[in-house]
Amino acid sequence: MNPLGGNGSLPAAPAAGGWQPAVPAANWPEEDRRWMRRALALAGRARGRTTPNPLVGAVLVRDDRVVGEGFHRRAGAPHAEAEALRQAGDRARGATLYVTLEPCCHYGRTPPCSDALIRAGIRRVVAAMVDPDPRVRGRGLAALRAAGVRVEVGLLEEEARRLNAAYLAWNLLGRPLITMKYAMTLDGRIATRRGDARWITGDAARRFVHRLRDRVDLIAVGIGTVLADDPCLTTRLPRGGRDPIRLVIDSQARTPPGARVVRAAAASPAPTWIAVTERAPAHRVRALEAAGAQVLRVPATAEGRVDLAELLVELGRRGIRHVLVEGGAAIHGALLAAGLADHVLAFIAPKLVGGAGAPGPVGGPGVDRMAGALRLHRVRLRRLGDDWLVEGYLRDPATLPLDVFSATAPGVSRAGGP
Ligand code: AOF
Ligand code: ZN
Repeated sequence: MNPLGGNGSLPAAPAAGGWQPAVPAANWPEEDRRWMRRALALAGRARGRTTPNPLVGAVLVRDDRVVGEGFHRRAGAPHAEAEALRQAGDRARGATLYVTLEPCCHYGRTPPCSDALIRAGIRRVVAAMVDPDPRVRGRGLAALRAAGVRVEVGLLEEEARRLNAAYLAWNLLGRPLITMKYAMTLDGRIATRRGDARWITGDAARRFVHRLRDRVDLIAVGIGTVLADDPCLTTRLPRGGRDPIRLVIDSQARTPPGARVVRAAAASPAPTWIAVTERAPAHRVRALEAAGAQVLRVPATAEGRVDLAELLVELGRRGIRHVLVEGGAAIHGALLAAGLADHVLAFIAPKLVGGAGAPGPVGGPGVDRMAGALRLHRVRLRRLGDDWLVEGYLRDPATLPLDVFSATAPGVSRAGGP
């Protein structure tokens, strides 16, 4: 029995088990940790800019001095290792590379980093994690090892995995990472009984959401939210920011062509997509396309709704790695019922609005018994102005198992710590 959807069984979220650090960070020398922290900080500078590629930082160290460093700035740009090698020039010979992701060994948009590192005479490579990309998965490390480079992996792996949780989700789950976000009053309402929702939270919480939008690839909402609130779904930060793609999940193409989310496409560098089923009336689809939206036709469920699992796979094919779902209650209920929500951000304002008919953040039939409630893991609480943010995971893609050492990388051991 699916506790929220009423049929099927809820895919279990692996709470315990899954990936665990093999080498505790404390077992590595402080110098190694310091350089890897620097590589992680470099990688993080391109947050939200590298999709569909990972965030990667690299630091080349010789005689306790940085001789080159770099990070991957955007898809198609040089890899982090290539940037660091370019900066180091001849000083790379004999150096140690600290890199947040296993160096690649394949020809993609750029040539293999493993070859470039071997040619440059790098003596030791310390990687935070194996690359889950099926073209790599331990082969980059194996190539280095075969060429006589000393290879270690697993330093600050947890931090590296967290940084690339969306990239892990795509490579290991075959769909983007899903963050479900909502704002509610202390009595669990996302609007008053008359539908008024502006604003529930204060400035600090709303700014947080805009910083989040700046980093995700796509914001999705249901058609109910478009009809009720007419949101823009753009990123509005004091110093600009990047708009993610806007997506309306709208089986019957009921989005008004004049809706703000459609009109936003004229001014925003990011497009507006409308996901409809084959049964959406053709004239409404044409009107939306004429207004500048791109319509995605997605298979329908038995009830005639957009099949969310199919939609997410299609989004992944289009290069989307992190999706922020900003409501409404129906979409949240459907995602939970399908076991598709990974990460929850719940903003709580210390306000009471009451009203038996005022809506809550998660729709659908819900569970019958408290024992069937979905439980969040890794829960964190933070204060944003007068509001609170509760964050947690239903499934944490950063802990998905990825054990490649026996199969693909003979000679490279996970326990690299000296
Ligand atoms: C990056 N940046 O710094 C590293 C990556 O599209 P391409 O040809 O750039 O290849 C992307 C793949 O390269 C990616 O999936 C990952 O396996 C590998 N490493 N990618 O974008 C980097 N080191
Ligand atoms: Zn590479």
